[in-house]
Amino acid sequence: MAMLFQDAMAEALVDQGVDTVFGVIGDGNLFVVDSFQRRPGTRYIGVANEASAVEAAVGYSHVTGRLGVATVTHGPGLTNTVTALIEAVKARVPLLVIAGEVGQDELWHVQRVPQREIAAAAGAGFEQLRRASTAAEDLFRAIRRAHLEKRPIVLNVPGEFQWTQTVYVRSPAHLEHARSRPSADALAAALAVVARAERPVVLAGRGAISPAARVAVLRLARRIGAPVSTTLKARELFRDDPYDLGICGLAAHEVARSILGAADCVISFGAGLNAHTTTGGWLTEGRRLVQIDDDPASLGRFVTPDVAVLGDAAITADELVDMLDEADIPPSGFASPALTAALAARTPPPDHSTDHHVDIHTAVRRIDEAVPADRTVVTDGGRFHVAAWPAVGVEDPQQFVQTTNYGSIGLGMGTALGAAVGRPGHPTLLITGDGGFMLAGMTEFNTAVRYDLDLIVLVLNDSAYGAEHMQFVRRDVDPALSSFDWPDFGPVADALGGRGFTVRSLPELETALAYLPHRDRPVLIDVHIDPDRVPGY
Ligand SMILES: Cc1ncc(C[n+]2csc(CCOP(=O)(O)OP(=O)(O)O)c2C)c(N)n1
Repeated sequence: MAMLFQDAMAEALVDQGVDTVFGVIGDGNLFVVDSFQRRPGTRYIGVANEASAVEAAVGYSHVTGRLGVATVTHGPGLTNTVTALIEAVKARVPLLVIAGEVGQDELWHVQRVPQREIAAAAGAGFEQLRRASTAAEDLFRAIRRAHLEKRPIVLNVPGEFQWTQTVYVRSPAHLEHARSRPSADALAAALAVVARAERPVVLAGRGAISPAARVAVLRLARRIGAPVSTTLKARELFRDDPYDLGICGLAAHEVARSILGAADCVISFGAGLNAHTTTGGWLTEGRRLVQIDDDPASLGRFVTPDVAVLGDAAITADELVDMLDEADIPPSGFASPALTAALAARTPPPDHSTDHHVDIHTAVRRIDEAVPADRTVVTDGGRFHVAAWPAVGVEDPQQFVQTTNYGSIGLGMGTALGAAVGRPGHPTLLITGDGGFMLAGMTEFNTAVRYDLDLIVLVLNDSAYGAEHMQFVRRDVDPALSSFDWPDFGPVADALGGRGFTVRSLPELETALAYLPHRDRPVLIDVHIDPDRVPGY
């Protein structure tokens, strides 16, 4: 069918099932975006900064399980995304990033930059849109790669194609992939280890969060008498199980740590087993390790398992249960009523709030209680994690997004925008430090206002780069470099069109929380905490 290039691009996006695009417009993409958002059932979310467009696409993909799509213009539009692109590469999120490109003949163009090399340096894939007439074909190839390679693919689109006439040729829709079945040899090797374990624990990561995997992995854990635990990214997968140790690694509580420490065998499903999960290798050292993953890139990447099984989590867990039954192997008894009792006996940390500061543990516990449980939770980077992660949970791992796969601060707000767009009807709670909020959060708070998103921002404000503050203090160096006299964020949030609260005491915190059921716009709660009373690592 004959049409303008921008209409062919829009048509191709819709044909590929894309209905939501995040972006910032410029010469290289404005007419493509315009044509896309005119189509029925589509949504374009214009954010303030290109980094946030990519972060929002990550948040959207994370909570929906769908492809995230962002668009930027050429040159600075693309270079502004680099940190966010690297985060998405490290988080292994399938994204399509449609970037404009300056014209071949525009040698003078100030925004000319080697876009292929920039994508490559970020670790993203790159596809060139070749001709106006190959729009659908090239878009299909980029989307296919994003899913297969689980990373962002930058589709370079010459801006000069806009307003040229072309012929639209439809491409097939995205291809589905079958779940992989483990080999008989790998299963037998796994069984040999599992059957001999006296104190096994079962660990699940993000590669095992499907409903089918949850049921099958839990069934295996019950069958062998193993307590269960998850990585941070798979948090709450086993939330109602009486032997659920919760998150392992940095955010593990003391009961979990003692049980994990006593284990003689770890059976891991879909977990990358990086140093955060294993607490620097502690979790796997001196124990037998069976690592199960359907992604060959994850097997043996950070640890050397005794047995590696390439296979789908649910299929593998089911097969192992059948084999254990057939061989009549008894359960271990490691998951005991005493463990359930120890888990139930855990008490919250004591409150140290004053007239000037709210205790961080109390702040996160009260937020956890006050924000509806069906929420999405997004966390920015900073040492506040240590208190926030264990305390503020979700109903399902897909509803939790942490943004520090690259160790950057300031990626939370953009991610929260996309998560909020992806889960309408559920509040999105962003937990951030004051440093991360000032780095990149403030401008996009207004984007949440513009799009009327149900966003609640908790700023855990120690008036400092806390992660740096504690290092200065520990070494007896004046921490002034890491201390900040920010403006009160409550009135700033009001000025940006939301509703802000400045909180320095428990009664002020309760006033802010009491507003939440009546909120009709994005809310920001700026809770002042004592920089010298924050747990860290
Ligand atoms: C983009 C980026 N710049 C700088 C850093 C170094 N850094 C790590 S944590 C941190 C402080 C963050 O402060 P805040 O957001 O207030 O959280 P807190 O540590 O106080 O809880 C900084 C500056 C980083 N990780 N990423």
